[in-house]
Amino acid sequence: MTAEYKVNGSVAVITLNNPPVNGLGHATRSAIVQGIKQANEDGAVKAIVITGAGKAFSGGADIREFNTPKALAEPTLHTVINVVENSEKPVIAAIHSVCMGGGLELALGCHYRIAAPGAQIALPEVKLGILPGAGGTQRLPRVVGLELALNMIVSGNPVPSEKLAGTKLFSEIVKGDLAQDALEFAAKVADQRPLPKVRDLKVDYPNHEAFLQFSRNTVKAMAGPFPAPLKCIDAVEASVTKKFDDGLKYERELFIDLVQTPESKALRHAFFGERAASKIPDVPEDTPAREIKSVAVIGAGTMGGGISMNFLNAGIPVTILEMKQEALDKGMATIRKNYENSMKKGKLTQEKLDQRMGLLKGTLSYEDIGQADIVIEAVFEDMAVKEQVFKKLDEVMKPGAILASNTSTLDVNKIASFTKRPQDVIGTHFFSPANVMKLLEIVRGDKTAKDVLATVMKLSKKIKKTGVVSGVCDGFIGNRMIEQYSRQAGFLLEEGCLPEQVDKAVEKFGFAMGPFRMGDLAGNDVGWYIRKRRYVEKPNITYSKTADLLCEMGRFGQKTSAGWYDYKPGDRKPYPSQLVNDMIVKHSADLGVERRKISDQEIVERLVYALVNEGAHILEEGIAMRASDIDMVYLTGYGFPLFRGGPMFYADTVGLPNVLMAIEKYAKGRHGDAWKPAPLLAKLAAEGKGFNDK
Ligand code: 3H9
Repeated sequence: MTAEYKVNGSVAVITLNNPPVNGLGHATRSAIVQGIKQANEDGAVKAIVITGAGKAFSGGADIREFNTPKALAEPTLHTVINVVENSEKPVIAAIHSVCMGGGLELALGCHYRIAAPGAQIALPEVKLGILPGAGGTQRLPRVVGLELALNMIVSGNPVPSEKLAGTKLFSEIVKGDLAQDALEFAAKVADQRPLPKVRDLKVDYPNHEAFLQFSRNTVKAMAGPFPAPLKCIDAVEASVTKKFDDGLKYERELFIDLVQTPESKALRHAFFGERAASKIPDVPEDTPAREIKSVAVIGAGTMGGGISMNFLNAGIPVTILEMKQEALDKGMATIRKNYENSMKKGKLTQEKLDQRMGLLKGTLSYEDIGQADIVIEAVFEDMAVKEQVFKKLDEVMKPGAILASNTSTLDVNKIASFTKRPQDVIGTHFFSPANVMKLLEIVRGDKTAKDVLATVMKLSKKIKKTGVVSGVCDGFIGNRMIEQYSRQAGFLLEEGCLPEQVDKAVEKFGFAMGPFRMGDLAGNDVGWYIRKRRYVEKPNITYSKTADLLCEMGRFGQKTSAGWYDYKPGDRKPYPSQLVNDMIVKHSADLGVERRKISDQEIVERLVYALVNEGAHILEEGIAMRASDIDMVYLTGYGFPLFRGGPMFYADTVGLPNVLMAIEKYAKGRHGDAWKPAPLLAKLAAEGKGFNDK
């Protein structure tokens, strides 16, 4: 049952009941139309209430139906809203909790709306790369005014119902029980005629042209490659300049265009990908979690400090452990400074700053952290150091405490084996800056207990991270893939590119930062250290030596004001370095490689397909549970362009046979050994499938 119909005295109540959020899928739409019809035919009914069961009035159109025949099947949302608006008996929307997208459009088609306080009111379609397509852009400006409506539609952000109390959107913000108040309100308006319709209102805004032009200029600068925000303005403009029905038609045309765009498909993929990532098939959502009331962090360096801030921000007390007072003082001072900077930017109040710093303690003694519910180790990336730390943690931590490692590449199973409680050990790989980046790679060891995994998944939500589970392998999902990308970046230098050309090509593709600017930001010594380990562990793997030569020159990146680029002290702007470029050209000569002109297309293909091919291995080996998990890692942790949906989704859009063909071509070139096509890629390409096909 997707909507229930009940008559209560003289009021018919249609309760949307399509969990989880009462999405307006085909069955629900049909049930609404049926309910309105039934109520109009029932002589005893004088008014109709539409309300939602569970945790929402409605979250809007059912996004899962997009691009399926059901989306266009009658009754469409347009038809539903027409039926509601043309009902001979008054229809009242009784709104609580979530009223978004098509849900709000449905409410706007009702004759009256009443809401509980705290209901989240939004037209968030722009976040999915579309615009409200069932009258939202025409009706909302008519009830809340042009400026507020434009703001809501272009940002997609929710506004609490009580903040809209003074507008024509709501007749009432109820104080008591919504269901009871709705019945009373319905009885009050049952006989009032004519029935008020939002479509009959006018949008009055003197000099709307200037306002809309100003909005376009502002939005253009922020929208990047996404077409939807500007189209939202076009549609809202029609609410002022066109007759209602013409505006509606125009909105519909824009909506249909946008639904088909690759940008919207990518955003919808990311929406579902984020939610899918939180699901672990053998760890159901109701798995009891351990209680986390306090956190300990080992190491007050950049990572340890950033990690701590996440918990402080969420109101969870943190104790940071360091070996030396000086390092501890420095780490604590950095956290305070970060908060002070946020305060200067107006993002934090003094009160909040004091609150957060009040939750932070520092210590030099392991004894002080023994009672923490979870301890996260963020020490040097070296197995011998991890061994020391985990042996000590095993001694001091209370039974049941979760022992987490922030390792970015090391074997979590081995780390767990240093303790007598491997079931309590897990990897929590944060990304720098750890207080900012959304990604948290959660590394599940062979023996990690299910409740430990469930707890850390829950905790990742609490600290507002996108938690993605990875199995154990060198580098997990993200760094294992980025290694192949970095290898190609190095080979490109040997073959004819300079850092600037590679970075520019990749940034034009949409990456936030190219590989060399990224290396300079993260510190080139980090990769150098890992490569030195690999030269021993995997002697057959080939890397370009350019990155090693760079580090031998002491050019570690921004922190030394010299990396692939030159930097002026205190300034992050990169300047091409003659010294580095000469080193690169000389290295090619030393190798006997004749440098050639390399196209941007080749640069992008080699870097992105290197990610895709390794991603396919990772998927096949079960290190990632699903292709969309890999995409989420790259979208939230590595600056992969959101409008391309992540490497695996992007490969699907290019077509796996095309990706495979390019990989086979590169396999015949220099360092062809890096290009063995992953069997899964070859298989799916042959079957005409994509990574994300179910
Ligand atoms: C639209 O309305 C177009 C119209 O203008 C025109 C049409 C012609 N459809 O986020 P959560 C699922 S476009 C289908 O974890 P929360 C979600 O996938 C739509 N499913 O919960 C998840 O499923 P699962 C405009 C949906 O409490 C479950 O609900 N509306 C939809 O943190 C829980 O989601 C939007 O863009 C949907 N519309 O937040 C609203 N919405 O458990 C998008 C959610 O299987 N939704 N699901 O993984 C949201 O912003 C949040 O989900 C919401 C709840 C605030 C509603």
